[in-house]
Amino acid sequence: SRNIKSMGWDAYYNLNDINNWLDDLVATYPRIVTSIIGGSTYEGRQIKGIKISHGSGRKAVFLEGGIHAREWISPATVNFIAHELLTSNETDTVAAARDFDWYIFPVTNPDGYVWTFENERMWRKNRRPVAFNAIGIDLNRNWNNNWLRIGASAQPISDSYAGPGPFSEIETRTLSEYLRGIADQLELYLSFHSYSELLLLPFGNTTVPYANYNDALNIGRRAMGALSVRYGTSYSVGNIAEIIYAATGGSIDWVKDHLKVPLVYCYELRDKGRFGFMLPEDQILPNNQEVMDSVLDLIHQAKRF
Ligand code: ING
Ligand code: ZN
Repeated sequence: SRNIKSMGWDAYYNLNDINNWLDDLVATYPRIVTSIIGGSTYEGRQIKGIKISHGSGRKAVFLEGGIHAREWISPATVNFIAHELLTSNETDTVAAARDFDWYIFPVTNPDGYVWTFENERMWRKNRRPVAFNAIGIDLNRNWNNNWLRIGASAQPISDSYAGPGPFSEIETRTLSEYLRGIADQLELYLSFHSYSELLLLPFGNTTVPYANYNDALNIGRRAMGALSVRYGTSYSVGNIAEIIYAATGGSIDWVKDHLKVPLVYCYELRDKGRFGFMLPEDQILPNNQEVMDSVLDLIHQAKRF
């Protein structure tokens, strides 16, 4: 595989290119960036990430990309945020990088991601064989929070198969263990999916608000205002069950319920359905820029939260 020295924003990159680029970041910014392993996969890969840190004692932000294989804009977005935090001279971005530790995982379903590049573009799940003629568990239905309660399937052939049990999958089990280890530090958790242009808040099974729901909603709304400034893209903000569909076993519900992270959101990135998962490459950069605008606004608000 080629060892790319820079990540571009006019094409989607395969897993090797992303992992090599992460290694390049560690080599280029050795005092600030460290290589981290969030877990492992059925096919024996690592869930590779980077930690950006300018010192100890800071609260942390966690970026979870690519838990669904076909949602290619998700890793591209997470990569861009990492790139901006390390290279931008813009005041807000420099402050965001300095004021928080950043745990960044562009591809949390590496086996599935590789499969979409090499075999089936529309694959969503991981790649563990589960039954005769059935492969894959939906890693965003496998977390141990109201597992299999609603909006998830018990059928192995289903695209939203929740697995044989909560945390049955090595990817969710190892990543959740990693998260437990840094839970006390986490202030903001962002999960990136596509598509629909939404900002989702927990929980997937109920529209009953949790303790800081209204604050989180207002913070999210303001951030989506910031997102809309650059290109006029309009995201709706709200509870998962209310604005997309009821679904349980997703990562953000577990992170909110079990780790008690103050601010937890899931982006449904571009577009609203014209191209869907096949978002054209000329939309990568505008998508990434507008999302970065919103992340900086979230950071600004999280500091005061
Ligand atoms: N959307 C998410 C999904 O897993 C979601 C929406 C987020 C559901 C968080 C539950 C919890 O279905 C996509 N596009 O995958
Ligand atoms: Zn998804």
